[in-house]
Amino acid sequence: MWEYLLLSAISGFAAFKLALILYRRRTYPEPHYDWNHIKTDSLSFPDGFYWGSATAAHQVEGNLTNNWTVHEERKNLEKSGAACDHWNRWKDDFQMMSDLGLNSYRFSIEWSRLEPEPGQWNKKALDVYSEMIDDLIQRGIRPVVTLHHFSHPKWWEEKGGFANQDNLPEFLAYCERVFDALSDRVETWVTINEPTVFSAMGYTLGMFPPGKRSIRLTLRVMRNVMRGHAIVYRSLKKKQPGARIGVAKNVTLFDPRNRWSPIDWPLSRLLEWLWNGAWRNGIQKGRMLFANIPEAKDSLDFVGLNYYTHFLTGIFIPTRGELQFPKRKHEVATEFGYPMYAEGFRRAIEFVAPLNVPIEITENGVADAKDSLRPEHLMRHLWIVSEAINDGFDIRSYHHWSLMDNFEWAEGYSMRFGLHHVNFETQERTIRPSGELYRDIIAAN
Ligand code: IFM
Repeated sequence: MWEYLLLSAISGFAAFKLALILYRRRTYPEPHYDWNHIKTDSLSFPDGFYWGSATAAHQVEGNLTNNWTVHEERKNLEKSGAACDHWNRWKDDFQMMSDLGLNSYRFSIEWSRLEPEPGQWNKKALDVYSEMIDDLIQRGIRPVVTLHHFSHPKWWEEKGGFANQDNLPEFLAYCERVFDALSDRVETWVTINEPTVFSAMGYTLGMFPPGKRSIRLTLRVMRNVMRGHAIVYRSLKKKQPGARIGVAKNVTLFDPRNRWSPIDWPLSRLLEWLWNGAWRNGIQKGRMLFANIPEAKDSLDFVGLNYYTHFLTGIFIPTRGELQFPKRKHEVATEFGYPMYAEGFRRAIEFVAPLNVPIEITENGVADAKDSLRPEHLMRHLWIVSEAINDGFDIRSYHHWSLMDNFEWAEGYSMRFGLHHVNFETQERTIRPSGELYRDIIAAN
């Protein structure tokens, strides 16, 4: 009798588990393509598509003093120092973009250059950005300006930065000032780069400034970053209703490391909600992480999508020291450690599509010093974009990260993302084969 009961219990449990797995597979599939049978060079892009590359001020300009340089000192990290000396070499770097045939360039403005002390405004530095914009336009390259890409003045960080809601008016004042000076020529603006990366890396994992580790603080910063974006959006739109203003959202996908595990799956859903879902909710509903932020509702004219990888989630995720990235057996690990998973790019596009605004790919690329993976990485990801456009997604641009090797934050100069190799001793730039490939694709499309 008890054998019969045991058998029924086991088969009941197995049936329940199978049903659960089938349900999850249907609801949250994790597709993997057989890339050997996909012709990734069969691409088609519409007229008017923007081909671009992206950089950020702290990563390329050189010789800055801001929250990041403080963090580099404090944590004894590799120093950003002269970076790519782009502040002095921007004309040559723009020529490299012309040589690639680019018609769009995403870059960021360094607040700490413009306002090194509260209220002290550096007009000369703003003039340099203004000259850059004139030069880009003359070259037929659309400037896409990011107002905050991870770095801000030391004095603002000392006051708590985004951790303190009272600081947001200063952020707004800086953005307005830049907008007033440049919006006669710049149409497309990104308020904040990768809000969740900024919040989680700085306040949960402690790898970005201010190096804190507090979930409570992370949630507060996430909300304030959303508030910051929203007030800037509202104010700039009032000044110029025709401006196109968005956010660059890093959509990392979270998949259960073990799809049979009753723990990995809910954990992956929770992390994906915190990383992506909560943010999208903020924009769609004006409510984020249990707070009402009504001004955030519909505060996008386009959504910037930064896509790199998926993260396989299990209970043993180390949150101290080096981040570790599990991968599926057949996946190739990139130099950063995380897997190349181009299939996820399509999922990321589908994730932002319900926002019902045009999509700009504001970043996509790979760390690969020897350029052995980048050509294939580029082809696969461009194929995904091309397919998505053909399937009706409104994607307007692709910006490769990055134009050239640069300072990769906590990883210093060890991670090379460039279409151009940079010799940091001599500042010599050399195009990589993937750069030539990108140039040829642009020419053909
Ligand atoms: O270098 C970074 C960039 O600043 C933000 N998005 C990801 C890139 C590569 O890690």
